[in-house]
Amino acid sequence: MAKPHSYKFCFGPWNLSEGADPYGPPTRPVQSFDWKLDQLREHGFEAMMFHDDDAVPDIDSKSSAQLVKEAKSLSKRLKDAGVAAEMVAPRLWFSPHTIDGAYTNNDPKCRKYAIERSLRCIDIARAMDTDLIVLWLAREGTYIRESKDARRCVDYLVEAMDKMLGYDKKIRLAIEPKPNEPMDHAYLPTIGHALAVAQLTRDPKRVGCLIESAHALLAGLDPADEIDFAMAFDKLWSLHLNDQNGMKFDQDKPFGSNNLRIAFNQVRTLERTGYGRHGEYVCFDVHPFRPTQPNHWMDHLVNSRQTFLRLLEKARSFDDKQAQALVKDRNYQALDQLVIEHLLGK
Ligand code: GLO
Ligand code: MG
Repeated sequence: MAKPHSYKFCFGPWNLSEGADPYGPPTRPVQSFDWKLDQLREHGFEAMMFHDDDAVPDIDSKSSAQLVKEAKSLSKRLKDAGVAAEMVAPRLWFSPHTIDGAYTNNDPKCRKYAIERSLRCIDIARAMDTDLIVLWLAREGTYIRESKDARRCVDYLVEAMDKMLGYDKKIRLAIEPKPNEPMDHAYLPTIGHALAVAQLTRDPKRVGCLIESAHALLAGLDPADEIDFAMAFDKLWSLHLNDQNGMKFDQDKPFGSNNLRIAFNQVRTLERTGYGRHGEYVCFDVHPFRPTQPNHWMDHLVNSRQTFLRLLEKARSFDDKQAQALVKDRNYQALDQLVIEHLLGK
């Protein structure tokens, strides 16, 4: 059996959010990026994930040369702090040009903006020494079915990805599927959709995926099965662990907060399939509960990592031999209880 390896952990500046939601203002004071980086480092996380404008604010008003200069200076600060940049993601859902979608907007000028912005994101990623571009396709979908041509939108998505792959021969694209929110229906709702579209691009080997636990749950799927599916293609290049209480709004709860068994099965499958052995990070896309006070600002991240590590012990100490014997005997009742007793600490 391969030697157990240690995992590397990561989060993004947006995961230290201030508590605003559609129904109310922030509940914690705004903090600077430097403060967030210090928190990440002090709490022993190894890397940070970035939106392009987390790395370089006001992208659309700056020249390419300026973007690269600022990204390089950030990269130096990260290196001095001993923190890696895990990925950069184009934030394609804030601009007036992306009100009705980015790559799949009905207006060619808006689609052009989205592609241009993605190429700038690649410039930033390059300057920050990461080859990973994450595509969370926030507004690629519809509010009402008749507003877009879904068949044509597949071509638009492929066209945009092809432009990115052609622009830089080294970058890899990781699609982060989510079935809904902010849209009613998104065009790439699951890992199956993401990996199928990857096959249509000019370089399928460089198009993979990122699984977020909550997004899989919102699609009515088990995140562990999504992980196994992606690993069967060697295409799981990043991971947003969190939790979700049913099919509601995207809750981004701490990992394991809602369902420990679902969390256990994710850790178990990551262990079994060797996730992280090529340098992939375990990222937590979690938010503090809105009532959280500023002195507990990091707790949801530290707790998520703690839960992950506790579940890792559980995955490693699970009696696989006994489980296999029960499977052979088709005694799933006993297998069910074996898991429950193990999680309860017996
Ligand atoms: C929202 C997504 C979002 C992305 C992030 C990186 O539901 O999970 O947080 O992960 O923008 O692309
Ligand atoms: Mg996410």
